Amino acid sequence: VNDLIRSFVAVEVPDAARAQVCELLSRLGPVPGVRWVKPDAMHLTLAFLGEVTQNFIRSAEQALAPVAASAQCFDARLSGLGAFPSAHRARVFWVGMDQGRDELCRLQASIVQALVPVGFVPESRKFSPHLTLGRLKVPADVSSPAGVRFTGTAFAVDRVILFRSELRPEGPRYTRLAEFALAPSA
Ligand code: 2AM
Repeated sequence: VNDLIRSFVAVEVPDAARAQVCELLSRLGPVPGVRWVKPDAMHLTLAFLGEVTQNFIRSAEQALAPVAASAQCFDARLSGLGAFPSAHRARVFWVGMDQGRDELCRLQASIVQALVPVGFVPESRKFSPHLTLGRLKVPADVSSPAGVRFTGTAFAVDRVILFRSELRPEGPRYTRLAEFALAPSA
């Protein structure tokens, strides 16, 4: 009963957009030091809840439902490569967004705002929309691959997902705990 559940809130990227990311990865070829994320595990994280109780999950679900219902669906497009904290000392190598950026930021802010009363402690860093492509244990320079041009095709963001994350030696497994539909756009 007191088991902790590692969880996060994210937006999924449809298969077509993920296929474009796969194509991009094959274009990039191997990048030394980067462990790639499996394409079917790629998503846009909005809030990382960490290890939380089942009770917290239930409260979070109740908090998320009205937020999603009052946000409108929007179109998003993956575009541009980059790295955290910087391309010269990268730890996270990602693809960014152009279309839908402001909408995703607003959605993220309203989700955080709704989760704080439930006990969520927001990150102090500013939210930066990104889809993690790979991670580096040892920071390295990825400015050359990060300079590759990439723009996907637009897709509809019509729901947010509460995921469970199980860390395993083979890599994390993400499973859906709940889905919250956004309001149809006018
Ligand atoms: P990311 O958003 O940069 O990809 C599940 O672990 C997801 O939550 C990942 O996508 C991950 O990073 C994101 N995340 C955010 N903060 C995290 C943290 N402190 N630990 C693990 N994952 C975190």
